[in-house]
Amino acid sequence: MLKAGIVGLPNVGKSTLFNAVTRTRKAAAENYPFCTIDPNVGVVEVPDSRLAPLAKIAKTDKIIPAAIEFVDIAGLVKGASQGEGLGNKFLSHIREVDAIVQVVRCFEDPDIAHVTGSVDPIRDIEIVTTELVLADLEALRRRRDKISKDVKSGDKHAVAESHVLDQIEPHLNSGKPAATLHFAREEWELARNCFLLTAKPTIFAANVKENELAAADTNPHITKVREYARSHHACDTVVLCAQLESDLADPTPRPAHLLHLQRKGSARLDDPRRRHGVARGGHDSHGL
Ligand SMILES: Nc1nc2c(ncn2[C@@H]2O[C@H](COP(=O)(O)OP(=O)(O)OP(=O)(O)O)[C@@H](O)[C@H]2O)c(=O)[nH]1
Ligand SMILES: [Mg+2]
Repeated sequence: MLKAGIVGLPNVGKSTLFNAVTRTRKAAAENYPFCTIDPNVGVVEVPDSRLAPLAKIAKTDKIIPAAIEFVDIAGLVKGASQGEGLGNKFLSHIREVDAIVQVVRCFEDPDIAHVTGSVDPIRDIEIVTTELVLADLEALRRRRDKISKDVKSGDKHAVAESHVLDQIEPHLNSGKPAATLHFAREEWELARNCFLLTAKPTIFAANVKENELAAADTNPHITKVREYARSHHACDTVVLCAQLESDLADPTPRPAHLLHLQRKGSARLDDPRRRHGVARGGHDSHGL
């Protein structure tokens, strides 16, 4: 099963999003950094409109949609690759996933603490990317150490791998994620043993205020995130309000809570497309 990791700075709404996509209250989502320490795990079915017509053709009632396992990972801070915050622990959890959903705070809210003091999504993406790139450089160094003997002895595979590492290193050193390298399939295969974090397919989740959802295309933060994601990471951005999605997906709504949602005009409560947006995005980011 495809495994997607939800990453980002502390307190940006990762656990809130996790609760929304998994329709649970499994993850504690509180207003303080490093609320999440151990990862939360949940499985979500991926909606696919192709399945029903296919089932008809195949004359079967049994439809088993693809599923994604979401992992809500601890927040990362500057210096994580050197062990700051939850540092290496956090990075090892990312290493295990196949795809990354990077949550970027785009909402202003004086009541919700921001670890870097202000809403600046591009700076935040760069902090996260820098840590992942630094961790990858370290992984590269370790891999080089491991294969150095074989390279010296002229082992064909090790020499080819070393040549690929030679191309990855300057790319990472210039701050770029490995995913933007134009490698052939065989080159990626040779890079596999480095388990590069920045080579994983990624989508950005721009977390906005609910009243900004409708005007998302004119929100300067979002425009910037979209452009940056495309130009620097070659990947897509989904716009959402994690808090609203989580409220709508609450499996045990309280009466007062329901009233609140009604006031928000939550006709969308039953609309599975909302909840599945990220699942679909995570799946698509993997080219499925
Ligand atoms: N206004 C607003 N608040 C939000 C939104 N998403 C999350 N929050 C609030 O932000 C706080 C942090 O949310 P979490 O989901 O715990 O954040 P996190 O990224 O998992 O944080 P760590 O686990 O500490 O890294 C909580 O108080 C949430 O209610 C949002 O879309 N809008
Ligand atoms: Mg959390």
